[in-house]
Amino acid sequence: MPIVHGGVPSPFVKKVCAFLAEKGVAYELRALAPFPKTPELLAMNPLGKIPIYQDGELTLPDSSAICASSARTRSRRCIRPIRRPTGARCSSRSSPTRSWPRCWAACSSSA
Ligand SMILES: N[C@@H](CCC(=O)N[C@@H](CS)C(=O)NCC(=O)O)C(=O)O
Repeated sequence: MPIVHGGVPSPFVKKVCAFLAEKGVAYELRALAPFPKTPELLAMNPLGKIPIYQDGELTLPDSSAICASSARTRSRRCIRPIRRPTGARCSSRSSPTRSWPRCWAACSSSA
């Protein structure tokens, strides 16, 4: 099961937790504060920021990268509208996770 290191007061941690919940991805949240910059924190992210995501041998220290990666590898659930016109408008905008084309491919057959 993936691990999210961080604390929910952080908006970036909240973003990842909300995204994973919407995608139906089970994860463990492990409390980790960005201050002080402990050796444990800096070993996972030299920038000393949270959230940090661990999935097997993969360690990702950025919320957008976490969402993009987990969307590709951990879930096929589409959380964006796929029917016209909302889906078309949605696809014309840039995706914060860059998972949209894959998401579209996974879901368009049921649209
Ligand atoms: N670009 C990062 C930003 C993460 C970030 O700035 N997190 C804050 C907590 S809300 C942090 O760790 N700050 C500690 C610091 O800047 O040293 C992301 O999207 O994950």
